[in-house]
Amino acid sequence: MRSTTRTLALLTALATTLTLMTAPAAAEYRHGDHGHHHGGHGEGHGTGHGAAEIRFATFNASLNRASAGELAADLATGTDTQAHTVAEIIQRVRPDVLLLNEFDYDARGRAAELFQEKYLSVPHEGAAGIDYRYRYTAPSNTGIASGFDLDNDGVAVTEPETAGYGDDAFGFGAFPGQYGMVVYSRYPIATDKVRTFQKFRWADMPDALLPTAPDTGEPFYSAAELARLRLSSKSHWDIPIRAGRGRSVHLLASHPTPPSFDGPEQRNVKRNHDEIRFWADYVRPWRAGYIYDDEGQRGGLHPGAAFVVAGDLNADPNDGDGHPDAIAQLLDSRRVNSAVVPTSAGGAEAAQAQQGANTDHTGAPAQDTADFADTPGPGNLRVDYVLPSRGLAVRDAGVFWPTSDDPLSRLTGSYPFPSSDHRLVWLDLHRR
Ligand SMILES: [Ca+2]
Ligand SMILES: [Ca+2]
Ligand SMILES: [Ca+2]
Ligand SMILES: [Ca+2]
Repeated sequence: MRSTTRTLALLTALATTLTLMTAPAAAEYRHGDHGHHHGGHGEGHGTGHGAAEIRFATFNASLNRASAGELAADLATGTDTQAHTVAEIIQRVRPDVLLLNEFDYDARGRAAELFQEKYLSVPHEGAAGIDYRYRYTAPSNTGIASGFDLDNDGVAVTEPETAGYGDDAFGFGAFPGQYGMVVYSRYPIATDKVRTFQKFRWADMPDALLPTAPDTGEPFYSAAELARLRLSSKSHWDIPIRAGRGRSVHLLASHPTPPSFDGPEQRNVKRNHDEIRFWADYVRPWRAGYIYDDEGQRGGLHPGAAFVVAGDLNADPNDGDGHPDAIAQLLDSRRVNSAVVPTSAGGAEAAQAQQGANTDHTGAPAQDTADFADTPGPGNLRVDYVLPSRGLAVRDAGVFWPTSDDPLSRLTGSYPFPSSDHRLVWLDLHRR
């Protein structure tokens, strides 16, 4: 009897401790939860989720501008129409953790701060403001001069915002930080444990698909270029989010180069493949030994760690111009749970209405995440992903692409787009 009592007391104490441990995250979740359950808007809209779920999203928001400082200046006005439209999409879906691609980076994080203050926090048309307490951004390889003639057009351009500069930069961009990335989160970010791979050299990946000239077989890049050339066209980030009950989920963020704008050597097709391969290797410890981060720490993700690969990966599993195996490296990985594919009715409708290259696609149009040119192609593609690790249970998923009879289709629209040529993709995971 006495023993049973003691056991019960211990269990009660343990339960209390566990409750206390989870309480701050739960309270914080509810704190940011107002406006969550605003009713259904149809398939793929993100119609709110409970406290047992965490919503991850990726959105290529096309918040890039032609010159350095321009995005921050636009956002500072508080009246940038595109930014308001992007913000309303985010408010409709209400992700807990959100990666934005194509968001110009500035060293002070001014644009990211202004987007929160003057757009995300402001209600739109009945959509409540959304306040992310945590934010992460870091430098991007886009628009950083390499000093080399990387596109082999005969000139090494080093003056930002001049013709040919972007093609000779470490990643395509007219100025440092153009097309950068930013993460917004309602859950704490373990900033001191973030790993970045901005400077990892492409040639340091074993069996990298380094391009060669098809006619001569000569390497496209010189030895001197390969010694400096970075793999990541923007950056690759491993961001631990304290989202679970005591355990982190690692957001693996990137934006691989489009597999286009290159020549017969297919340098961008191959780079896109290897930028995606980086994550496929990173989540398999026995294949990640070659990886080093910007602090010089070697190796991949800790075995068994939960992760979510997110971003515009510029690779469709069936269609488009990319390497046929590029996205399969993740979709077919034993470490990745790719069973639930986000869809929208708007994507299916758009492919039917727009025809052109879409009629030749073998991928399901409801899975498309970007509305690209159709005649000539590539047509609408599935290029934006939220891919959880195996073992994370998916509760719901969608692509924010309303059909034309939905009032919210004003947010996505048709070319020229009021927000972006990409659509927000979201996934609800069971909180562990
Ligand atoms: Ca050049
Ligand atoms: Ca060269
Ligand atoms: Ca299209
Ligand atoms: Ca398609």
